Amino acid sequence: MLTDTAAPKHGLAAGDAGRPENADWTISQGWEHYTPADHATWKTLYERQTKLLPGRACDEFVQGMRDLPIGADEIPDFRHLSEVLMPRTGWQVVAVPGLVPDDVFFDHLANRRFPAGNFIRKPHELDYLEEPDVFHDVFGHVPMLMNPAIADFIQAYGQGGLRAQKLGNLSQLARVYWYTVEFGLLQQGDGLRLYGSGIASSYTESQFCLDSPSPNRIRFDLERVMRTNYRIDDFQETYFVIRDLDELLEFTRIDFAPLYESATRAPELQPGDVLPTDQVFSRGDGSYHHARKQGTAT
Ligand code: HBI
Ligand code: FE
Repeated sequence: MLTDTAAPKHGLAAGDAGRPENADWTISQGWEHYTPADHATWKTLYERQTKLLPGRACDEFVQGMRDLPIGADEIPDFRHLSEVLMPRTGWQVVAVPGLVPDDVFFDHLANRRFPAGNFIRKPHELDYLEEPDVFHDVFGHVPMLMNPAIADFIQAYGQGGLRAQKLGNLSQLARVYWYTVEFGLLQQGDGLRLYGSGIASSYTESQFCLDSPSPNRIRFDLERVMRTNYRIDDFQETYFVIRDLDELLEFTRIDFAPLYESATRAPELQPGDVLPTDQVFSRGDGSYHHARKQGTAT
């Protein structure tokens, strides 16, 4: 194969080889099997990210991190995380080999089990990840699960995901998850902070999303977000801003069905689109993605 130098595949991406025996795709974390090099990779990621997050991550993220047994020296043991998380918000962390099928993912979330990849990225791919690994899942997601509003929202996403699959509206619901749980910003103090796990765990994007003149930062609107495509292969062109985490709780109480209907009737939006009806915090100049298209970005 020509792709031998590429990163090894895990979970769903590995085909039949990645499918574990358990129907729910859970495996043992195998904590004892991490090598000193694995723990060293964790430490590198942890230390550079921890320096970046003060003033960028929201207070709830910082507090969650402080209260959890997550430190620089070793990859956390999921059992120890669950011991702290469970009495707080009723969540636990379970190990999976990587991406799992949508219905399996939703079923875990609906039952307050967060499926975390047990593998860690290799040193030559610190900044680019095709699949969620233990650093993304634990450093990025678990601190936010200490917050009751996010805890309820992600469970509701699991329940809604199972329904949306039957209704055929999964792509619209997945956009809501993407632009909140993974790449969301919120208002805090006199500025914007990040709470999305995809940006909280990314060295480059945690800076880009707040500091760069390139992306748009637009007030979150549920139906608008349901219509908006996203990029999985690069920084986002637009970030959506919620008022505070409790705003997410409001979304657990409303019926999405009518929104799916109007979002389906309205035209689909591209990631960089800005509408006259948008409440814009900052209008991006698009310089980053423009340069990428010209092939001049570094
Ligand atoms: N599996 N382990 C894992 N992590 C995810 O974030 C994930 C997944 N499977 C499906 C999935 N996400 C998304 O495609 C759904 O949110 C739609
Ligand atoms: Fe994630």
